[in-house]
Amino acid sequence: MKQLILSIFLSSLIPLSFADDHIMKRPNELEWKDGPASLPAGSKVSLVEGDPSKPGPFTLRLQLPPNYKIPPHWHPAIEHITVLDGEFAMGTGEKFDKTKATILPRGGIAVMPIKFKHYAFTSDKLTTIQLHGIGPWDIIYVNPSDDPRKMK
Ligand SMILES: [Cu+2]
Repeated sequence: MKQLILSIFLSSLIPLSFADDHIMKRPNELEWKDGPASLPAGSKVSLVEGDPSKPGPFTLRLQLPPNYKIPPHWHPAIEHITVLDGEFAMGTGEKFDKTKATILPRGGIAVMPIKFKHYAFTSDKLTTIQLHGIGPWDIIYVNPSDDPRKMK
């Protein structure tokens, strides 16, 4: 009985977003839609795994147009970026400065700690990145007026 109660308790702790089945997809099987309202207009998103708004692991892909800019911001969870295509540039700190960024080509990676301030932009290439982490996920802009959610 004790065992049963414990296992019921533990199963209630497993987030709903936790994958209970395997995922295998070819690139052309990914579903793309308009990117989240928290990002500047023009992005596309494909959710691979989980739900970033809930506790638990998530993986998503973002397709970003050329010359796209994400102003300085931070996240409440560790950000893991893998560049799949194009060029994604990232800089650290709370001031957007193209000259101080690192250009990450295809295969480049970045890991940003919790609350670590950074910014990003694409070059003149259409760029695809993969973002994974442990939710709940959010993006908090250093300058609140940069938040597209607050511009509506
Ligand atoms: Cu970020």
